[in-house]
Amino acid sequence: MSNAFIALGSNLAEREGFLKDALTLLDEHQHITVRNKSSVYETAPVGYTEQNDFLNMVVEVETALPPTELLDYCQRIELDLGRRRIIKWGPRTIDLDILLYNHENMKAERLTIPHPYMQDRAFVMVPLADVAPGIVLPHTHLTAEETLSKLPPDEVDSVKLWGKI
Ligand code: A4P
Ligand code: MG
Repeated sequence: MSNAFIALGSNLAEREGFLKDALTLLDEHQHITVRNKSSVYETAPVGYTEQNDFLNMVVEVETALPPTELLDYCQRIELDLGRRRIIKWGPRTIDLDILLYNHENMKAERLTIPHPYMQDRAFVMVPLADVAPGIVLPHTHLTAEETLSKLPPDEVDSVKLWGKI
């Protein structure tokens, strides 16, 4: 069994519903079990900023799937939930990014783990530090909590606790 962390984000229409549906679909897979869920945070858009605020969260899963098959399934969930990618970094119904897979570093055409920008993004690091403060990022050798403490305070403050699902 492998251990992975997946970041979820949604900023269109029924954001809460898309997060819930994605969690249900993840857990429905025979070889994926959702073990832990962070709180949900409301976050200002990063990158392309002319869009709605996101709801973001991170989940810890146990899985028998190898990384590329986990990615395939995450992408199937994105398609199932009707994501239309029109603008890079733009609005989406639901986005699932694999942050960490065991303690592995890998770089393939379709998949880079750890997710290359995770340590720079408060909307990822706040929920990750919520669900697993002591987890070590295998590319920086810092824990989630240490990584978060290095981010600009105004960016961290823009990640607002929204609730639980
Ligand atoms: N890919 C490579 N590595 C991974 C990985 N570890 N996990 C490839 C998932 N996918 C990975 O991703 C493009 C390709 O990345 C995939 O086909 C996969 O083979 P995508 O999700 O289809 O495209 P994208 O999301 O539009 O681009 P990208 O670069 O992944 O953007 P991000 O990093 O997902 O950022 N602001 C806030 N507040 N909250 C957000 O959630 N999200 C984004 C999107 C921008 N701003 C945001 C948020
Ligand atoms: Mg993505």
